[in-house]
Amino acid sequence: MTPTITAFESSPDRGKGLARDMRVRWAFEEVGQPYDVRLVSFTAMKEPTHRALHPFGQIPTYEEGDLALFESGAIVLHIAEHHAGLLPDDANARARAISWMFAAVSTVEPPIVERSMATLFERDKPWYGQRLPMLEERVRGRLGELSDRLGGAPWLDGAFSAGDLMMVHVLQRLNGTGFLEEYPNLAAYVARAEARPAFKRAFAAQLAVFTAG
Ligand SMILES: N[C@@H](CCC(=O)N[C@@H](CS)C(=O)NCC(=O)O)C(=O)O
Repeated sequence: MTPTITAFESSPDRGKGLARDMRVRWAFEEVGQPYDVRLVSFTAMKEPTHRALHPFGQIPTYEEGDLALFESGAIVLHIAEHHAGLLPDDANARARAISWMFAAVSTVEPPIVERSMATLFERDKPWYGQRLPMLEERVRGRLGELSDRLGGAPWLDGAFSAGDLMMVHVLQRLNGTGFLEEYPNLAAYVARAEARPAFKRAFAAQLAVFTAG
């Protein structure tokens, strides 16, 4: 059965690949699993039908037969566990790759999202000028630690894995901000991932939603 995921009918980023369905599309492309996409509007996302799939009224979701999932990390993990190509066979290496998936969403993503939300929604607030440098330092703190761990390696732990996929998608939110360029090995890491054919196919598919018609 072909799984169906949900994505924005109209994404605020206009197809720059920042919406979290991109992670799921990329995972499908890496493992060679075809998928269907159902586009949802902001209104529909908050209605009971969609909330039955996603309690927080967000995208992406995943449906396959009796199974409905939400949370991009859980969906990517599900895909990686059911198809070869995104998790190592060795049990310990597999567990480490999953650690990187969690690190991406629970340790690296929060400060990046917090800063980006502040730049979008708090510019006119009296605290913005004081708060922004603090948020930027938090981002730099995490990037510095990640950069130190990555060193000169191509990927975080051996071969490319779901951990790299999640981490790169989190880091892409910094594209265009100049932060990644402060850490040349992280900029090269993101560029290396973006050169993967599976990434390019997924990016083109999500972009097509905004360029079609
Ligand atoms: N932790 C969730 C976050 C999901 C999320 O923030 N989705 C965004 C799109 S990338 C969304 O639906 N935003 C609309 C809203 O929250 O109303 C995940 O990784 O799936």
